[in-house]
Order: sequence, then C-alpha cells, then structure tokens
Amino acid sequence: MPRCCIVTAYRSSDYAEIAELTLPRLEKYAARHGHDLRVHRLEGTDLDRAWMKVPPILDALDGDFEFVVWLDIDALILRLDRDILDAAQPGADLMISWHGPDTARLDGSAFPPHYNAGVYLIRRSDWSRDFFARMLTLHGQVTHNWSDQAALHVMLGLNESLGFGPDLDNVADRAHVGHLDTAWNSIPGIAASDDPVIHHFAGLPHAIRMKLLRSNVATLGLYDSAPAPFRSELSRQLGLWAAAERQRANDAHWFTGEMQKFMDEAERLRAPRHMLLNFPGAVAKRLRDKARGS
Ligand SMILES: [Mn+2]
Repeated sequence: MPRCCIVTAYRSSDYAEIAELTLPRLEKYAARHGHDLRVHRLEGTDLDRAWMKVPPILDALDGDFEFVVWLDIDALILRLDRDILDAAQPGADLMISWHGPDTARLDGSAFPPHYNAGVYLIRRSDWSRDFFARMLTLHGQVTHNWSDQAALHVMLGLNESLGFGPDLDNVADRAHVGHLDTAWNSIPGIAASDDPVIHHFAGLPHAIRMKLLRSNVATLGLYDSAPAPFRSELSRQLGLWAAAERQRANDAHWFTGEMQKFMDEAERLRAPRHMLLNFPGAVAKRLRDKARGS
C-alpha cells in the first residue's frame, strides 16, 4: 500500500481549463514518488467553492495511507525531484504554509498574515479525521470570504487573520499543526518562496490566472534542468508579473466603481449638462487623490 495519497478536486464546468494545465504535471509527480493520486471531478455538489475539498480529504483519511496531501487544482508542481513527505514534521498532524513577512517574499500589497488552505500535508490520525469532520460542520457557519480557509482559522483560534479580534489562547488543536515551508505553497505575486516546488495561482482573475499558468507550464522543462539560481529567478519574474497584473486588475475594478458612482449621481440629478462636461476632469482629480493615497 502506498504511504501517501494526493487528493485534488474541481468542478469541471469552471475549472476544466485549469485542470488541463496542472494535472499532467501532478500525475507525473505522483508516479515519480509512488504516491496514489485521486482526482475528483465534481458536477453537482452543494458545497460552494473551496469547501468541496473537505469530503474528498475525509474520504482519503478513511483509507490506509500514512499521509494525505490536498492540492488545489490551481496549484502547479514545478519540481518533480522533491518529495513532499520530506516536509513532514514528527509530532505534527497537519502541516500548512503560513504566509506573512517572516515566511514569504511579499511582492504585492500587504495583507494580514495567515495560513493558506491550498496545500495540506496531513498525517492520518484520529485527530486529523476528527479535525476535518468538525471543519465540515462549520460549512455555512462562518461569514467570511475565505470560505473553508476562514473555518480553518476559526478552529485554530486565529481570529486576527480574519479581522475577528484577538487570537485565542489555549486552543488544543493548534498543538497538532506544523509549518509547511512556503516552497510547497508559493503564491506568485502575493506570498512567494525563493525556490518554490509548487506555484499556487490563487487570488487572480481567471483570464490572468490562465495567462500566468500557461506561461509557467511552458517553462516547466527549465525547472527540471536549469541550475537553482535560474529557476529561482524564473519564479521571481513570474511573481513580479503576477503582482503587476493584480495591481492592474485592482485599478480597473476601482475605476469601474468610480464610474458607477458618477453615473448614479448623474442619474439622481437627472444628468445636468455641466456635470457630464466636467466628467473627465472629475475622474482625473480622483485619480490624483488616489495616487496621493487620500
Ligand atoms: Mn487555490
């Protein structure tokens, strides 16, 4: 029996394009290290977004494996030579990457430090089975746009990451958690490792994510053959590109919002002619204010 089962899941309707890019590399990786691989293609599930990962994880934890690895479908394996089991820590049941200034290179704007739920290295134990079963009961109970990742923080008493007040003391579950180096869950443009094994393309609009993923897949051969400084630089450049794309998307989003506000105002005042004539100047002023940070 293999010691480890790698699990991923996705909704074929919206993530098939991404899976097409990430799965071939994942299949190669699993075969290379002799790990089982379970790919769940879900159509009808009442679990929204990332929550759909929890039942497949529980299912694998019921198996005969020593370890279960969860990978988001938007995670691309870069290096085939590193076995994730080497990152397992004695005494820890759940290893997750903490993303903050002490553990990652931050290429984009600041964010509250937190655990990212895109990659889990799980030791099969009574605790881990119970932990994920309890997590599932929180579905729909936590109001936060991090969905299952928010539930993870609630369970660990890490309220600060969520903006829910101070962290709690004496949370027993926390003793079972170990840190997984960011190399295993490196998010280009947000929280990156200097020499990543896995790029997790989180927090990006779909079109941009596809563009970055395609480019990274096209350069995978270099991760197999190029010297370490070269592949490290390659990942760094991709991170800078991702950060710039994200900034551009945020600016476009901001501009659309300003435009909508103006249209609403114009509508409310029945669009006096002078307002429409002043529109370009008004937007330019708002942009200057934004640039000054006011
Ligand atoms: Mn993801």
